[in-house]
Amino acid sequence: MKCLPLLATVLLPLAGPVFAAAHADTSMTAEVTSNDGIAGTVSVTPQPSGVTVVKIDLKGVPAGEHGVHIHETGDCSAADFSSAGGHLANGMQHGVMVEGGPHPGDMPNAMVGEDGVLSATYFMPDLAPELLMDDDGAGFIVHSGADDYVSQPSGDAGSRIACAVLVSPK
Ligand SMILES: [Cu+2]
Ligand SMILES: [Zn+2]
Repeated sequence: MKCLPLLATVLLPLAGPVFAAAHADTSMTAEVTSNDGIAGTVSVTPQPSGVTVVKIDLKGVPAGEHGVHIHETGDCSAADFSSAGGHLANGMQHGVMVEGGPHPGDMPNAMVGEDGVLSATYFMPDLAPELLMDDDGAGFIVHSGADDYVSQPSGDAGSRIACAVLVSPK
């Protein structure tokens, strides 16, 4: 038992820098791609609190309610944006109204008026930087319709009308 205070003295200084490295600044900003005339940016910024902030600034979006999510692959090359894959799941179910949900990148629907502006900021407690910055990055998708927060695997939100590639800054 006499060894314990010595061990703690040795280990604690080592733990500090390792913890700090895991929370390095990793803000990502990307322009959206769209075949429906939508333009603008999305930024994803992990914060010191551990919560990730997603800020969306788009124009040219059809009026109405739109599902917005983080998808698993940073690839907008397919015309229908199916290349972005399914939702970033991390073993969870889709939607806040479902047991075992939500996915870490499920956001509340965005309401867009006749001016076509989608301006929204979301606080995402489960969207950890490690999930976003795997080898194939992550995708941001705007859907044609509303997410019902229940249907599997993606909320029955309709087609994909805008896409952005989120990759970590090197
Ligand atoms: Cu989606
Ligand atoms: Zn989802």
